[in-house]
Order: sequence, then structure tokens, then C-alpha cells
Amino acid sequence: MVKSSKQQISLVVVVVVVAIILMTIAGVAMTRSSLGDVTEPATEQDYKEFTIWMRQFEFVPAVISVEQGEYVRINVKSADVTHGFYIDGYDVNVKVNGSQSESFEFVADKAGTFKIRCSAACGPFHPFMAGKFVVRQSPDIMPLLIIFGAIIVSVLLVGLLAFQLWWRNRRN
Ligand SMILES: [Cu+2]
Repeated sequence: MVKSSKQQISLVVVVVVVAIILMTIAGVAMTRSSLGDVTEPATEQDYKEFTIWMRQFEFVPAVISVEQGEYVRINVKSADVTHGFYIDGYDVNVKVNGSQSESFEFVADKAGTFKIRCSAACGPFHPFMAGKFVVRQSPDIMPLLIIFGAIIVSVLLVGLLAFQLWWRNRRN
């Protein structure tokens, strides 16, 4: 009898400890995701850097992929004539004179796939000079953590109740 109540108390303690751990994890995740919204000054190593060659009539490489919120630095170089590096949907339009290079930075704050186009008439196939700027949406793990935590706590509570019922029936 003394042993059974001790076991029940230790089970309650385990459930409470697990709940506290899960709430702490959720709290840390919530703080992190809210910190992510703040635009902090970028340091050198924060930049995701790309070098893109522009030539008649293509971008090399033609696809740039980043995560949403990343600081992006693009070095654009022209291999022949004057080209323009334009990203549809982003405020990016950089003209590069023949055989020159330009460098610029911005924050990839919008998720989606954006068309890269040449914004300087560079020859007969100029309209076909295109690429893609892909910004993957940063996964929001907070709701998943809360749901996962709630499921674990519920399972433990149901288990505890089942155990109590089983224990009472056993004694009768
Ligand atoms: Cu061009």
C-alpha cells in the first residue's frame, strides 16, 4: 500500500518533469523564432555568396537557391557585352558593363521562385536570357513542437490514469 502510493507519486513527478522540459523547449523555440524576425546587422560570414556570369544569352549558373531570411551577396560578371541583372519581385536591377563586374547585397525576405532576367538589350536572343531565384520558406517548427509536446503529455497522463485504475483493480 505504501509502495503503490509511492509509485503513483513518482509517476506524477515524471509527468510533471517531462511537461516542464517540453514547455522549456517550446519557450526556447518561440524565443528563437521571434529573434529571427529582427533584422540584425549581418557579419561577413552571414552572407551567402554567389558569382554569376552573364553572357549572350544566359546566366551561369542559371539558378540561385537560398533560405528565406538569408543575407545574399551576388557578384555579377559580364563575359561579353553590357547586361542587366534583374530579379522580378525583388528590388534588384544591376547593370554590368561589358567585361566588368558588380557586387551587391540584399536580404531574401520573400519566399518563392522569382524570375531572373537580363534588363539590358544585349542582342537578338536577349528576351530568352533568364534564370531563377529560389527562396525556400524557412520551416516554422514551433507549432510542430507544441503539438508533439501536447501529444506526449496526453499519452503520459492517459497512461498514468490507466495505471491507477489497473492498480486499484489489482488490489480489490
Ligand atoms: Cu543580356
